[in-house]
Amino acid sequence: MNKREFLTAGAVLGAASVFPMTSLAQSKLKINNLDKTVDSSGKYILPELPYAYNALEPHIDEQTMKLHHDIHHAGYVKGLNTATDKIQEAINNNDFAIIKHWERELAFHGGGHFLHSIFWNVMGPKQGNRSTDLNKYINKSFGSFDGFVKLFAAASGAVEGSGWGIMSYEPVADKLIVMQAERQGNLTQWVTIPILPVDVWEHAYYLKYQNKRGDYIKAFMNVINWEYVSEQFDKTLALYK
Ligand code: MN3
Repeated sequence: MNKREFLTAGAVLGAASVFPMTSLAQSKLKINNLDKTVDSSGKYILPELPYAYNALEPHIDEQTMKLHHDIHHAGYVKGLNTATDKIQEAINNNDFAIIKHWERELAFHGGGHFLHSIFWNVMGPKQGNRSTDLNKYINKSFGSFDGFVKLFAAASGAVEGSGWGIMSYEPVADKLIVMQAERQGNLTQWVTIPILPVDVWEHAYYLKYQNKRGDYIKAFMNVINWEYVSEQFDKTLALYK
């Protein structure tokens, strides 16, 4: 570890010990009330519905809301906490034999927990008006509100099997997009922000490493620019300030 790496690691560890990540994140995740989805110890919790079970009648019935929130969503919270514990156990025991299973569980239940938490909030007994900015972005991204409605309905209706239709902000082209998420998001949790991706498609390593993906991942770990990653991480944290 060189001096820069030491300082970076120290800064991260120092910050973590003074402000545990969970409470740091919790204080900032006000968007969609996501601060209500985790407690101060970092354990995920079921947020209360922001209205009564029957508040969306007759469009969405009381019985469906009860089952959906109290049984299905609660199940994702439980599954996410279990996956989180099991992954910690794997680290503690240095035993990653079934890590694929727990990573799938982490994504499936995490996707379920976060998407449902957002889903409850985007519905309500009152509809209100769209803001000037939202209208502007809908027009810029989909041509018109009607264009958005048609795309959103078509894409959501065409999800293969179980899943979601999601309108998201895409910050690179600064626009809104609609995407499908099969199941709860196919191995992602949707609220996460990429910090350190590694491409494990064969085209990324096959010429040099052939079928030895593990060797390529070890090599990748040697070329990470931690200074850059740290800067991007700091910027990401600042998004929630
Ligand atoms: Mn559901």
